Amino acid sequence: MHKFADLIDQHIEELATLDTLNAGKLFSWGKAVDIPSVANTLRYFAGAADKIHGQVLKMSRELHAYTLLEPIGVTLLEPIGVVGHIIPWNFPCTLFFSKVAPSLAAGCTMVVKPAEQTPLSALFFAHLAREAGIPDGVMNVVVGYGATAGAAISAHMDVDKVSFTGSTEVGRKVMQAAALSNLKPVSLELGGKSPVLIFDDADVDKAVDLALLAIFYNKGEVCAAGSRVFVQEGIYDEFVKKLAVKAKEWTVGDPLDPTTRVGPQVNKTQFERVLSYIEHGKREGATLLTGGKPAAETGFYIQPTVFTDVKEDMMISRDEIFGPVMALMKFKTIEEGIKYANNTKYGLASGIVTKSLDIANTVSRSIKAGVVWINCYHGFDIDCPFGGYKMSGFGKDFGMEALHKYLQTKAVVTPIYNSPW
Ligand code: TXE
Repeated sequence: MHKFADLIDQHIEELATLDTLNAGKLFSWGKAVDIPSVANTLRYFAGAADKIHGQVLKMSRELHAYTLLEPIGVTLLEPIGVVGHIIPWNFPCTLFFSKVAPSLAAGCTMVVKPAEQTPLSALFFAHLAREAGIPDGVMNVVVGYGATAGAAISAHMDVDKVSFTGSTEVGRKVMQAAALSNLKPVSLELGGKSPVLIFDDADVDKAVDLALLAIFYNKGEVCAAGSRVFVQEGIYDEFVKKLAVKAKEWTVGDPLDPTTRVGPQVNKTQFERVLSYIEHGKREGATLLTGGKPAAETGFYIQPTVFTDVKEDMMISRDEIFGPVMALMKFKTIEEGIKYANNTKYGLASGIVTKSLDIANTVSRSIKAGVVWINCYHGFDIDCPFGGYKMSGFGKDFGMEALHKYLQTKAVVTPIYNSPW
């Protein structure tokens, strides 16, 4: 795994270029962030591989018992088995290794299916895995469409677990196929409609920058995107004024150009889908503050878009748009802010901007989401478990929790004395 990570480090530019060509992701961010971080994900889980162990249990009777989790060694091998990983197109490298690295460390073999839109970096990883000495048959990359290759993985009787990241709709299908085949355990990392709550005591300039990053990072194609922004009434007008100016700093263009901050949507389907949500927003009576149109005559470029006067029941405030579209709303009290934030079927991520420890503590305990970022956004780290509540799915990627998805827990029990049981 360390050798695999070193090989990735030696090919950062090629890998970042493949994702730019396939997905329209910014080359500069791929080179600086995405690709170096996947090498570190491999190193993190490589380091964890020989530190996994079970526990000695405190039994209520005269029994000695312990759990076995160890993935290494012939007699103690307890990986979950063959894992199917189904990957989406928005972070082809990061999400590949958020699944592959912990399952390799757990001693599993695996079939990885990248999204049909973005197979190139995954194929390159298969090539590097062989060069790193990962034995043939351990990490298998199979390209194909969801309805065929993806569905075959989730329904297969010899696949022992599926780890899926993608839409809530397909997550439901994966779970259904697992239930109807061999009842394999499933973990799902699905969509989101994450709230950002900005309180009256916030530094308005910093809050504006944070809110823009929350939604426009990776052209809004982020499951954790902060797509619903709630601003407390005391700073609302100033916030909106500054946001309108600063949104223009998010320049749209060629993702290979280092000055570009927003690249094109991944494909025509997503481009049209995002534009149709923008049309819905206009029809439903929200006010277009900035953007709202394609940003170029050709290509799938969309202007960074902000709607104000959004109501909770509007489609742009309920559905995951998965594009650079912010829905901005106003709130009065802390309680009202919490109520708005939780008024969604999703629960993946959230953000709070405040200088008050009281507010930060109260709100972070009240929001139903897998992560609460306080005075920051997209604060991802290898060590930090990531995964949702509610219809954003279940099971964590990253952190030590991710490893446990790929291990069996076996209890071993023996009498302490030569007792009759
Ligand atoms: O995702 P799909 P799509 C959301 C986002 C986006 C929407 C549609 O809102 O606009 O989903 O994107 C595989 N059995 N997210 O249609 O279809 C597919 O081949 C098994 C959020 O591209 O869910 C791909 O590998 N697998 C998300 C993967 O599922 C199937 C990231 C994801 O594709 C399958 C992507 C099936 N029947 C989209 N059908 C996030 N959580 O980050 C498809 N697949």
